[in-house]
Amino acid sequence: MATISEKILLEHLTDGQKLPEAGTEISIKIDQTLTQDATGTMAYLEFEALGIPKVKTELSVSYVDHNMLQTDFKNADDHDYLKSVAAKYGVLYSRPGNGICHQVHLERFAAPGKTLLGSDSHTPTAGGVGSLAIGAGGLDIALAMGGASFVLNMPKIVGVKLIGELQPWVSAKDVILELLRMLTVKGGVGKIFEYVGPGVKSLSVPERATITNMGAELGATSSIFPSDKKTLEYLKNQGRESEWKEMKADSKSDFSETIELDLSKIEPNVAKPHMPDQVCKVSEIEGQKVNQVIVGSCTNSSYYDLMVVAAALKGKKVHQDISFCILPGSRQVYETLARNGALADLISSGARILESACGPCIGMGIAPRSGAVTVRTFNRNFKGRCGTADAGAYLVSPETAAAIAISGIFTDPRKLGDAPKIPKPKLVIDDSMILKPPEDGSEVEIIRGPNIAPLPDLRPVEDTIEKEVLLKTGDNVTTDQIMPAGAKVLPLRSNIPAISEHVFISVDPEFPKRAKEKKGGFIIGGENYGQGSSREHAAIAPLYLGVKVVIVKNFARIHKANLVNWGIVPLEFEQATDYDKINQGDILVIENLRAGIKSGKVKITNKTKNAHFNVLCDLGEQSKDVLLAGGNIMYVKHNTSAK
Ligand code: MIC
Ligand code: SF4
Repeated sequence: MATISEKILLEHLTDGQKLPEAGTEISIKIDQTLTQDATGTMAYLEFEALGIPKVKTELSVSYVDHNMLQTDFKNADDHDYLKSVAAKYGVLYSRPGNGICHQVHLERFAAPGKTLLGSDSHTPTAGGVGSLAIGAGGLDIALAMGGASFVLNMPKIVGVKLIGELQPWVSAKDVILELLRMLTVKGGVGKIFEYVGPGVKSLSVPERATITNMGAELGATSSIFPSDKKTLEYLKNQGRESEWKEMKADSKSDFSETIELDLSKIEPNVAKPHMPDQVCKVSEIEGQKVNQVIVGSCTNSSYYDLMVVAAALKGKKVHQDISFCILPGSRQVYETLARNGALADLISSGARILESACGPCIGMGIAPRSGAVTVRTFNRNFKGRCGTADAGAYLVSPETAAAIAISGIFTDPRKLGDAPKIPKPKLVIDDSMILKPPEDGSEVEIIRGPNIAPLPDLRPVEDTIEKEVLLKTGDNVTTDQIMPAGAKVLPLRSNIPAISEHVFISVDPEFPKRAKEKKGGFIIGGENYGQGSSREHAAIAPLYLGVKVVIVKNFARIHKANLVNWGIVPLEFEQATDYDKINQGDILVIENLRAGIKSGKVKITNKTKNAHFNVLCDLGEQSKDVLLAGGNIMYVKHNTSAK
């Protein structure tokens, strides 16, 4: 008897025959990988460093969707590098304009029962078709492309039992916002959310994918739906029915916990600034003025999402005080809407139509005015992420976004009258923007523009460290705070020395300067440190500035793995109250760090306060070895030369 997640994990296990207790390290085979351009350049530089002639996965796809503003040569340089490196190593290349990685992968490649590892935290979107999809740092993707197993802690499998059906004008976004309200942004750490129950069959695959996509905001390792008739119908529409197989949990499945959600009781929800779990009902803030509304992102930009918006706006005009933008999730969605006339309805309403990309979701343009209320169908509303430091971003469903675009104020979409009937899609299937690599790529020359800088120096973990606390943060620090994105910083993703000048600047503008002056030091943090994105730059850039140890109450999964991958020591307070005994500027001393990492317990002396405390190094054996070697590149090199 097993859950879907257990069945897939078991089938992909590369060491042992049985799944261990939750929390124990496991290694799994990865069938598919995906990268996007903002994390992809590093991932492919790392893959090159491995010296493997061709990827060993069943399928690897390189998407370009984040860095598309092209205000100078940098983004375009990266695109050409990615295109050439994909051709050389046997990777499919989804050209700029073809769409957002998660949306395109769901449409064209994701399949039930497969494992997918992606260098983006929203990779679990593919869980909408019953794929076990996990977000990770670029180096993990590079290693998986090279045929290595992916190491993770065995998650707890939580069953989310859906009963009832959604009311008109209420949609999948409201469901996941409801879960975020209940469980918060740390509620899913160390867990896979598996959806079960009679309510599942009422949700289409794109709706399921909205829910699995935003499982990332719960901090979950992944989220997954069964593969059923709805999945078959979706894959048929994509001309991929041969990839369907049924996947369901056995009837007496043993979930470690079960949450029940009655879909019929869910109302339109909204996440208020500045965290995705600050959720209330739209009706509670009705009437408040809004300045900007955007529909798009990997969460809500499917055919259905945009059709519902087009139907709501048909024959109406966008409110004169609202700047209303739409980003179709993929070229498939874009062209389908263009051909069926819905795009014309949107244009006629006054919507600004942008290309298929992440765009404003990651602050690449369309920043709202100062102090704005910006309403988005996206998944993250961290402070400053939209590009305007003092704006407040709200997350809603496409239905609510449409209602606000018309009225100019927060409006419950149920006031729009009868819900539109969305016709079954006649999708345009055309993969001509996905370039296939040649059979033999060995002659392909890699194009490297000046934006591509080499990786920083890596060293094994030192045994004694005496350094200053460079920064002390609170709880729920996001990787957007550690390593901001946006139009100014994102183009520097291939250049670690340049991007390191931006580490923590929204928290403390002096941080990069101080870190360099002090020749590195410690970072102290609270709970759920490093939540949010998969960007390994949040580890590599601090490493470049000399950060060697991060001590927190607890970490978010992907960031902790990224620290290990780059040889930064992740430590957790044994007693959470010891956090209070450290101030920024204190000098901390660690001796016998290497032995401490191995044993799992490290002693720290706060020289400034003359205090001692213990911290834990909670890692599996393989991760400890990787860390001690100075990260995964050093570990792989060492093991290869030892062989
Ligand atoms: C995000 O939504 O924060 C991103 C940008 O897609 C990141 C990846 C990155 O930082 O490049 C993510 O979610 O992992
Ligand atoms: Fe792109 Fe936004 Fe999705 Fe990240 S969350 S992949 S930036 S659309």
